Amino acid sequence: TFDEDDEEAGVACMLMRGGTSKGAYFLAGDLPADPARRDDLLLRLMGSPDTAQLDGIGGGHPLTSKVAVVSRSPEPRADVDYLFLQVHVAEALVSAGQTCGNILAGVAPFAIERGLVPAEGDETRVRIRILNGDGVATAYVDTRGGRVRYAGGTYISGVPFPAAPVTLCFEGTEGATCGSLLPTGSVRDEIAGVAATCVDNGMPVVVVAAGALGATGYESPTELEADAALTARVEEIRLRAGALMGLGDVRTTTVPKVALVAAPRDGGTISARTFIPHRVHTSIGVLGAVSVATAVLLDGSVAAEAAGRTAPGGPLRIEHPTGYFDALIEVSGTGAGLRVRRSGVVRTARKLFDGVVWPRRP
Ligand code: NQM
Repeated sequence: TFDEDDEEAGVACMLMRGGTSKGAYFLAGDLPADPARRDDLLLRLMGSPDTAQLDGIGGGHPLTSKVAVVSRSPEPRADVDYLFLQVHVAEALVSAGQTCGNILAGVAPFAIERGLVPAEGDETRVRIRILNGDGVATAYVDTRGGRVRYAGGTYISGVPFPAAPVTLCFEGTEGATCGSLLPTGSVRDEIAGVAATCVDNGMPVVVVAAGALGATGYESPTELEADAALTARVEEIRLRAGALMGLGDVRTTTVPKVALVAAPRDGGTISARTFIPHRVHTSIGVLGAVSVATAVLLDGSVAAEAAGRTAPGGPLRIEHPTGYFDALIEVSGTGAGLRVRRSGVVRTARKLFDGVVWPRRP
């Protein structure tokens, strides 16, 4: 059991950038097994509740207040298990209600670094079971010379520097949280007076046309967050959609996200601004993007309407506040009968710091 002496000795932790997020990575065995005690410890390590997270290692924004808990998987279909925890910044709350595909990009490198998975050849495959829902992600990591290589030439929008690519392939993410790809049973619903498409291909997302809320869909996150009338409308839609999607009362949960979509402006498939759910994403979440891209493929959806014509087979490019995100979605069927075979994205990750972190005393 994890006691006061363990807290005094500190907790082994690796800080990593995963995609466009930053988080603290732990081996499950280095944290208390009891979820309530674990979450209490994580709040004190990250510096929550405090908007600045000054007394901890959190970065004061949902995208930099994240935790990955990793262990060997007991299941033959996976090498490791990954539990994502969102440590709320200003509230004493830790949520396991969603996963994070950006932090996921650091899981395979972390698992290799910690010896859970051996580096094999130039590229190591790590199969990761996502404990926050269903689904397994397969990550491919550069391991030339027998160790994780972080340096490389791949740029992803939202990260100013290039790094080695981490390719992520998802299977079984359809309905990962809500139980089905179309959690309300339809491709299109009317929610709080606007047309919405509710979809879950790894992340529950409510897709609404920005224009239906008086926005253009090309605003910056700061502009959207400053619009009190708009953010209140988005939250009203989100709360009603959450209930319709079978998620119950979503006032304190981080899902569903709300994506305001508009026609693409830079040759992409669609433009999106995502409420995650109260701050606006500076780019877009990985599975959030995969879900929006999947919505584009649903005939009659709000996303399909905003996107216009899409070339079949190729990657779907989502334009976001700091660039674009490409998602490859393999499907069969159409409309409400659409089935997802698998999805693929490219991310990068980087080890920033490895050491011991001390929690604030309770
Ligand atoms: O959708 C932010 C992020 C995410 C989640 C959020 C994510 C995903 O960009 O898979 O990565 O939507 O809360 O890190």
